[in-house]
Amino acid sequence: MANWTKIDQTVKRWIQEAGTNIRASFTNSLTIQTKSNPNDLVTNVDQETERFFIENIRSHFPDHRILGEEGQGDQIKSLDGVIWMIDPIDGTMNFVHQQRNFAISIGIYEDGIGQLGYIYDIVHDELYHARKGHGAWMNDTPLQKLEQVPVETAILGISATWLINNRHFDQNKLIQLAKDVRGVRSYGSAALELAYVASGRLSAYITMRNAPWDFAGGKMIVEEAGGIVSTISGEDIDMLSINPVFAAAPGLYEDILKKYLS
Ligand code: 2AM
Ligand code: CA
Repeated sequence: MANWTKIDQTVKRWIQEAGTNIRASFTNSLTIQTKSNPNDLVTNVDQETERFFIENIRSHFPDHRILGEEGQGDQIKSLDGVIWMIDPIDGTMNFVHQQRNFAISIGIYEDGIGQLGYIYDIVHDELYHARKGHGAWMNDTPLQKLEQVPVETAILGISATWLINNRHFDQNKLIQLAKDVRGVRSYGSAALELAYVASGRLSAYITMRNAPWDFAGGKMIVEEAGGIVSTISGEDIDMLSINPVFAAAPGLYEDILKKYLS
C-alpha cells in the first residue's frame, strides 16, 4: 500500500524546490520551441522541470509510473498502479509572455482513482492541494465546500476560442451562457482555472480540449472541494485521453449541463 502521507510531504518539498528554480529562471534567457503548431510552446524550463520531477520520482518511488506533458515519462496505456500525471508548466504561453498565470500541475492516481492533487501558482506562492477523502486546501487554509450558485451570479472561466466558430462545439450555446452569467474570465491555464473553481474564484470552467496532465491535479482538488468535474456531456473523464472538461459548483453544474451543454 502506498504511504500517501509520506508521498504528500515529499511532493510538496519537490514542488517548492521546482518553484524556486522556475522563479530564478526569470532572469535567464529562455530557449523557446514550438510543438504541434506555432502557438504550442515549450521552453527549456518546462523540460528541465519535468526532468527534475521524473528523476526524483524514479529514485524515490521506482514502481510508480509517470505521464508527463513533455514526453520524458512512460508510455501509459492503462491506469493500473500508481501514476503521476505531470504538467511541469501549465500555461506555457503565459510563462513566456507574461511571467504569471502559469502553474505546476500534478495529479497522483492509483488504479484510475485520484489520491493526491497539486497546483502551484509559483508567482503568487499559492499551492492548491487535495488528498482523497481529506479535503482541499490553498496553502494551509482549507477550501470551503462549494455552495450553490445561480447562473445569473456565476463567474465563468472559458477561452474566447470556444465562443467563436470552432469544430468542437456549437458556439451559440456557449455565447448564450456567456451572456447569462455575471462575468466571463479567461486565464490561459486549465490547471489554475480548475484551482479557481475549487476556491470559488470561478463558479465554472469549460474547455473543449484538455490533456490528462492539464486536469489531473485540478479534477482532484475541485472534487475534494465539493465541485463536480466531467466531460461537457456529463460523462466521466477518461484519464488517458484528451477530453472536453466541465467543472462547476453543484447546482450550477446541473443547470449549465441541462440548459447550455445538451
Ligand atoms: P499548456 O500551457 O500546458 O500547453 C489554455 O491554453 C490551456 O489549455 C492550458 O492549460 C494549456 O496547457 C492547454 N492546452 C493548450 N493546447 C492544448 C492542446 N492542444 N491539447 C490539450 N491542452 C492544451
Ligand atoms: Ca505544459
